[in-house]
Amino acid sequence: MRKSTLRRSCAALATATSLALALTACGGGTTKKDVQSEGGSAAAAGKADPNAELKKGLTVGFLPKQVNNPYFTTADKGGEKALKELGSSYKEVGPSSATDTSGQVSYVNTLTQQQVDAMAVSAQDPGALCTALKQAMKNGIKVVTYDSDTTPDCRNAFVSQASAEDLGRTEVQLLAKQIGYKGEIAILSAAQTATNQNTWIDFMKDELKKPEYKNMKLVKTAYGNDDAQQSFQQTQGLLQEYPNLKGIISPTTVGIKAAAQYLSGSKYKGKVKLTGLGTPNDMRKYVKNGTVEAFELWDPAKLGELAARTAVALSSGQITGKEGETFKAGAMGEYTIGKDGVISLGKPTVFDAKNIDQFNF
Ligand code: RAM
Repeated sequence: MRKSTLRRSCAALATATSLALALTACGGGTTKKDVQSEGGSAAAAGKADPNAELKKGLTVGFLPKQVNNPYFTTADKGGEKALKELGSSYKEVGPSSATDTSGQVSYVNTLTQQQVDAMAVSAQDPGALCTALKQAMKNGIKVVTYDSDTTPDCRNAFVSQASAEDLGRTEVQLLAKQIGYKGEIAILSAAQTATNQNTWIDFMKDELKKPEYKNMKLVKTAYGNDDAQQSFQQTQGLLQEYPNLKGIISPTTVGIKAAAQYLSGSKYKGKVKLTGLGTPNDMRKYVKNGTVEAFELWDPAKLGELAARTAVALSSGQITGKEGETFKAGAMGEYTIGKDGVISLGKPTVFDAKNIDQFNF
């Protein structure tokens, strides 16, 4: 059965029976060729044709961790813009909470049922999503993770914001400078299951093992679940529990903003240092009022754009997700797929009082 015919009959089946059953049935009937695992990632067995024409009229579904998060709004708009330019369609679905894991799984199943050509997913919890993503790939859908990855066998490629190692280490370096390499520090993270934050935190811990940080001590990692109120309360809790705290690293745009808000209205303003990953528009006020010295981020719109362009290149057969393949991402230039199907956007930017007004996102 040709893939298009198969997908049409799968949709009919999905409306006639329960979605889970339909997806299982459809998955079983598809050729395994599309999803054979090679070199760790779910790269297709077929050969990439770098000269293949980019297909038009595709539909790419974006599924962020959380839809009402300004970071994802900017990222997904970047994806939408690129798809429009490429003559394809964009749609966005997703939960409103960054801990609604089962909600994210349902959205993957919905996109599969709707027969999108590709989906770009930021994983809340890689373990929970894997089965649904594999099912999508079995149905011929290309799966790109962006921002937060799954394991390589559950997607065709991962569009990474920057090297995870660079991000983890530089956040420790930024904070160390601000506190004079001395004192207790804490981390305020997003959800406990988030792959991106957890990878960065592992590199932070590794960086802290170096001799120059011997007088710094990580006392706690708290989780604000990318919820403004919970992140605010967790910051308050950290300072109650550790009154000698000298600094906080928050590797989440929601967390760093809430922590800055708490510190800026407290006696700790300017005394307890705060750094991490934030957007210039969220953080401008706190840099200008002396709560925050410096923090970093990549351009989320470019991340979304690269995810969209990767999805279209996969759907067009220009790439399969294998290490060493290259493709042109429009005005963003040429990208090469790295180990385990990872495509890295580039280096993050550090923002401080001197440069923050040059950025608007
Ligand atoms: C939040 C999310 C996202 C992360 C950024 C830095 O918006 O947790 O996954 O990449 O922060």
